[in-house]
Amino acid sequence: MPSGRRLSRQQQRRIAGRREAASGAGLPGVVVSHLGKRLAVEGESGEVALCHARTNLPPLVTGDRVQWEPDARGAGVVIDLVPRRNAFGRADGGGRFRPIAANIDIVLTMFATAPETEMSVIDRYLVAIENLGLECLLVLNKTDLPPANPPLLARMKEIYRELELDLFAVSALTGAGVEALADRLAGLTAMVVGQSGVGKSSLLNRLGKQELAETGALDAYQRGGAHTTTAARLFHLPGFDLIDSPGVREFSLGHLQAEEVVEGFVELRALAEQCKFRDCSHRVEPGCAVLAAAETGAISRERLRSYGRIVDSLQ
Ligand SMILES: Nc1nc2c(ncn2[C@@H]2O[C@H](COP(=O)(O)OP(=O)(O)O)[C@@H](O)[C@H]2O)c(=O)[nH]1
Ligand SMILES: [Mg+2]
Ligand SMILES: [Zn+2]
Repeated sequence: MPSGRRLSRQQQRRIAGRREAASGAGLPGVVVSHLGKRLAVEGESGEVALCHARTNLPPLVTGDRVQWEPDARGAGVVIDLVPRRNAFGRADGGGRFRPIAANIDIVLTMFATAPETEMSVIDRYLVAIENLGLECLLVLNKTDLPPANPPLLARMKEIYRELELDLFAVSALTGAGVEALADRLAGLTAMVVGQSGVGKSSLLNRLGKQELAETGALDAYQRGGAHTTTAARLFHLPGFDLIDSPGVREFSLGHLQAEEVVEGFVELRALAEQCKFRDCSHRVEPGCAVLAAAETGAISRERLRSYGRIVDSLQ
């Protein structure tokens, strides 16, 4: 090598760093949660740093892939968002779509044997999932308890089986059925949704075989801040990733139109196209193919009622 100037490793690193900054690059990371305005970003080696996001970025959510730059104090800045594959979310009070988590493979819609769950609560989630074209499965938790309403539960199982939805019956308490569910999720990023109290966090802990909320990388940034997070959180479990979603009082579909709700009811979709009136509400109209199908029992009345409730809730 000629006797030219040789750069020290440190100088090389500094120059490389400047080049990265100039090209808008950075380190790849994933948002695993957020606390207030700060994002918990996990780097490739599993370290978690609390970051602020550049102000030109849209609001980021758990599951977002990002480019970020760590600073010297174990924090950092998110400089770019990798385009999302998808984002699961709900409507806010103003009817605007609010993403909860991004880049999801499958959504677990959870309900419990007790207290009883109204079908339209589950169907709301199913509509949101269908509209995003995401894979879905149902998880019935608390099978260690007697059902609060046995006929309703039996009927719901029958209806969803007819719709060819996979249903996993589990108990987060005893662990029954949990192994089979974990096998089904191998290699995927799953998100669990459902009413507060159905056992989402308990299932997560059971799947993780430990009290996740109190261990691992998450602990570091949880202890760091006084905030208790209400955001979705991503956990790495043996064989797959799981996003635990926060309890929302009502999972609103206010960002959707009635026609989009129909699209979310797989058995109504094709029927609705055969109705006499284009703007058929499928309630009272003559020549309604949906009402006719409910009459003959080709579709379930319960699902049709559920559809009506959801549409009513859109205002
Ligand atoms: N009997 C029984 N109780 C459960 C089961 N899973 C969760 N729970 C209880 O249900 C309550 C709510 O659980 P949690 O995981 O916080 O629900 P989340 O709000 O959906 O996250 C807690 O008191 C749990 O102990 C279960 O499989 N069986
Ligand atoms: Mg919870
Ligand atoms: Zn109709």
